[in-house]
Amino acid sequence: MKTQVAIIGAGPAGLLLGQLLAKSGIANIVLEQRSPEYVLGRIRAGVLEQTAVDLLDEAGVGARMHREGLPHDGVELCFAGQRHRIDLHGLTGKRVMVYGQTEVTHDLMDARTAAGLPTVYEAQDVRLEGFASDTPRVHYEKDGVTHTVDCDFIAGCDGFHGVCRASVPAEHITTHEKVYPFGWLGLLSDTPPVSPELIYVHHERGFALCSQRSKTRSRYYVQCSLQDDVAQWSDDAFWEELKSRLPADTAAQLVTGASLEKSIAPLRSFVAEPMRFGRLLLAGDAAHIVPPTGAKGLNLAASDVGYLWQGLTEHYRGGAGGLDHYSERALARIWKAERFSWWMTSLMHRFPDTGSFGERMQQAELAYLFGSTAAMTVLAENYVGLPMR
Ligand code: FAS
Ligand code: PHB
Repeated sequence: MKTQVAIIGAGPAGLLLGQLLAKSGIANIVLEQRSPEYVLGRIRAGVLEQTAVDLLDEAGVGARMHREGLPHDGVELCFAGQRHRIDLHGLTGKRVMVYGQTEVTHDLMDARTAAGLPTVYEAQDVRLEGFASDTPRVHYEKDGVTHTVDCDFIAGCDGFHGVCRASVPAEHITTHEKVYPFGWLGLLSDTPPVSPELIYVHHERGFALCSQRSKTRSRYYVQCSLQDDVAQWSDDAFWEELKSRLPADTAAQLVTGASLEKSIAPLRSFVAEPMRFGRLLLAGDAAHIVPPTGAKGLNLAASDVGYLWQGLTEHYRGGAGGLDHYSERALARIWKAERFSWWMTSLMHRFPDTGSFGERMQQAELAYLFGSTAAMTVLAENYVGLPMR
């Protein structure tokens, strides 16, 4: 088949790009290695910046998000047993939207199906060809048959472990990486959130996060060892560990229940440069990873897609240079979010080898933060999301 843009990956980046390109009249196909059920079964992000909300509205998929999503004006950081509220809206005039990535993906999948846009799930052995030329192609297997897609561009939206970045010759790409010495054990439960807003917890036993998906569904995390196996964590063990990291009055209000999902995610900071290789363009986790402490992963995927949509639209309208600046524009925002995510992770987690001086540095920074409007404003404007220039 022939199309204009072949999108590899049906995660939020690939599906959002597909909807925006279709809105601009740019033909595209999405090739996804997994089933829709598998994609929707992955429990990931929960907080959307206004930039992501605006792009989902632009793509025509924001209705349920505005009906069911929870706008949050503030977020809490807990340190030395004390909860401190950061007044996001008061300090920046902006808020964040609590609406799970699963729901975002569901809305995008439904919209793509309703529009009858070509999508191939369980596409196996995707292979890229000729993206250094003007006539790139994508090959894939489906039900034992090899298919070929002739296209103008390939959008690599296939995540950290995808085939697209891996297809770039090593001499044409530079990567930057930091792996953190711990993971996040996450639990999803149909229990009411312990607090109306999110609570990020700094504790001597380790980091914890109280998040939510709705007024009846909660998402909690505790920092854990990379040697931990999720099978060794019973629900009761998880709830006891979470309670031990919360202030006593908060722990007393925690409603526990059976886990709907439980998983351990490793934490890393990663950026690949550049993000364009001829007719191949990377977006989302295919190009970068952030530790989830700053709630930036999904939001960066959205802003990459916003820049890529602008560049491709300009290209097809005959404009010069739209795509030439894609990588530079996206990376400028990515590196600022990488810094914020690294800073939040460094501030809030227990690092086994940091020593007493490192612990005192964390305590001093947290004590300064809660006593300084300027410091809280810096955190707030990064958390709500920096503008897309
Ligand atoms: P995705 O990884 O979501 O999607 C890529 C898609 O490409 C997948 O569906 C995959 O199956 C497909 N694919 C891969 N290889 C392919 C191939 N060869 N051929 C065809 N398809 C292929 N972010 C937050 O903000 N907060 C969080 O709490 C959070 N938790 C996370 C937990 C985990 C375990 C992970 C892995 C990520 C988490 N993230 C979190 C980040 C996450 O939300 C990503 O930023 C977001 O999924 C990025 O979306 P995509 O770039 O679309 O990549
Ligand atoms: C989540 O709800 O999954 C979530 C929220 C905020 C984060 C990370 C994860 O920083």
